Amino acid sequence: MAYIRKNAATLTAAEKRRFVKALLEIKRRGEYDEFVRMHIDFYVTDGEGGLRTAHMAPSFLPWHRRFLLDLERALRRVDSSVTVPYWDWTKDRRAGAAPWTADLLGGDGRLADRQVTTGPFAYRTGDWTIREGVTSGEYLTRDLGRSRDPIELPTRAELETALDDPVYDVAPWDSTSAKGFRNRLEGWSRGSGPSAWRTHNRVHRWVGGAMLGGASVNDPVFWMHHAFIDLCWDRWQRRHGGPRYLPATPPGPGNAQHGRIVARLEKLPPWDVTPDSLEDVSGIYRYG
Ligand code: CU1
Ligand code: CU1
Repeated sequence: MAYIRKNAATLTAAEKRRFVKALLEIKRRGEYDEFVRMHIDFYVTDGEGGLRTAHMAPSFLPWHRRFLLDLERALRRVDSSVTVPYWDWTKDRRAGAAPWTADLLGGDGRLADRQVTTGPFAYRTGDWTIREGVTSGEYLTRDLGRSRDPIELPTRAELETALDDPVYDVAPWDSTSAKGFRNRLEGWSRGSGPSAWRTHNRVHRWVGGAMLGGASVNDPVFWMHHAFIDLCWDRWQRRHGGPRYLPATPPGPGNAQHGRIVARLEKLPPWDVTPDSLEDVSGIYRYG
């Protein structure tokens, strides 16, 4: 039976407690930091050479889907009632709203050093010391809304610009793809102003602190954000009648993206699975 991933804003007090407790337990065991390290290791940009699987590539969605499933399995080994909640940032748009409460993720970072001082992931609890990072700070940081140069979370209408695109992805299959659901949702549009794509990337920027860059997994909101991105993929498939992952076949030897992206039936490192096998997860979980 498929389990349900719930909206973080609708969790009961007991559900929040169990989710937090399971996270703290895998952190204590060292498992959590392995997820952080893996995300850092797979943070390859399209300016670098080599295979890109997690970002700036068609497999952005299946890579994070499998990454979330692995985290969720680790949590469910601790407590089988736990699933990853999603944060619908089109609805919960304020720093005081879900999931930024003391009984879930805690709130904003303090002014002086952006250190998170409230909730279960505050440094002084001793339960959430940052060990795998791209900077040397040991404490979790946030700058909700980017105080020095304020920005808004993406709106429903902005998200719709991605959900409306009926094509999964287009050449050149990277951060410069000018259309396609994947890059519209990942959000690497150039420039600013009303035509800019305000979606996944903008949410990382809005949270700020640890959520900027390769070590973003250090903030547990990473999983709630990506659960919502994963939900969007699911909704997009339904809206357009089940369109498929692209490219269906690998770019040929003369193509600049040859050997740099994963096609539908190719292996998606570091796992022994294909994007094709991750397109339908209805037998594992669904969104409530
Ligand atoms: Cu990522
Ligand atoms: Cu992300």
